[in-house]
Amino acid sequence: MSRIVTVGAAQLGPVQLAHTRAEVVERLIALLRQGADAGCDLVVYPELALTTFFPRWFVEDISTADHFYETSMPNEATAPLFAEAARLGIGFCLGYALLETLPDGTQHRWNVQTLVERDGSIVGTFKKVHIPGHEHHEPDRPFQHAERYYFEPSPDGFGVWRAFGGVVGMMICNDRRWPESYREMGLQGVELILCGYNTPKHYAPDPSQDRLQGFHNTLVMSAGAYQNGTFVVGVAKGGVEEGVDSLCESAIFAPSGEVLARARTEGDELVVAECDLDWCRQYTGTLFDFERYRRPEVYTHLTSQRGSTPPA
Ligand code: ING
Repeated sequence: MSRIVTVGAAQLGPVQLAHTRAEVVERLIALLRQGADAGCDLVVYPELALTTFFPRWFVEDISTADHFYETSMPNEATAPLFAEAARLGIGFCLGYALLETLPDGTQHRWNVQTLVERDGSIVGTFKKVHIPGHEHHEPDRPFQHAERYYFEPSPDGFGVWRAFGGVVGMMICNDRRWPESYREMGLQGVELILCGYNTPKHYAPDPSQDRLQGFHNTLVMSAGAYQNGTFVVGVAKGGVEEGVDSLCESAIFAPSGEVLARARTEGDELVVAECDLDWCRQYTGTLFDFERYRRPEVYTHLTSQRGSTPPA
């Protein structure tokens, strides 16, 4: 019997600085209800879905950015979303900034996604592993991408969870550009990877990549899906947000690498696909039978070094 999960990629248009969390949660609930009408089991929201992409600005005193972070999940602002999802019996995945304060008072700032099952229970929370951009103010840039100032890299790596009748994993934005992200989950039997992103179309270190943002976005998730025999759900918060034009093109990828469904707008849009998780085995049980074909004994560079070391 097939294990079909009907997934909705809930793309968001811009969240401006003036938008309140309450206004954003209303938009999230509208997309959730569209998901219910479409028979979705799971609705996936973007990275940092509750606020504007605040790392585009640099603030000398980071505590003045604290209001962009959640300190718990659920919380007062997101309670209506959790309640409506539980009422509808739909699971969801939500990206947000988390300010964690430990009992001894030390603070950690994470870029996270939380996965919630159809009964409203929290399955797990993933912390972004690959933090792009820069650590310090770079005033020559047209806008900052100071994620390495605002977020710590995850110490936990990539996990998977049994949920929605299969094995589900998560990654966030820049993680999708690194093949290690997919293979780490592929080696744990992942069948469905959920990935929110906020991707400015302009890449200051190399503007020649600007025209290729959509191509690279599709390329990496298509390849990651195929090479690990898994579905991948890529969900954008995009459009022109505080003057920065960001990529949309949310899409759902099959284990074959094919695009099952893709967004057509640069606004709030639900992209739906039926994902038969048994499709994964057509790849992981043949061409990408890891146990039979992988050669970790000769992959000696993959975890023994960080940077590239060309020959003398
Ligand atoms: N954003 C970007 C991403 O990896 C980036 C970083 C921006 C890469 C622009 C390329 C071009 O999609 C996040 N949030 O990781």
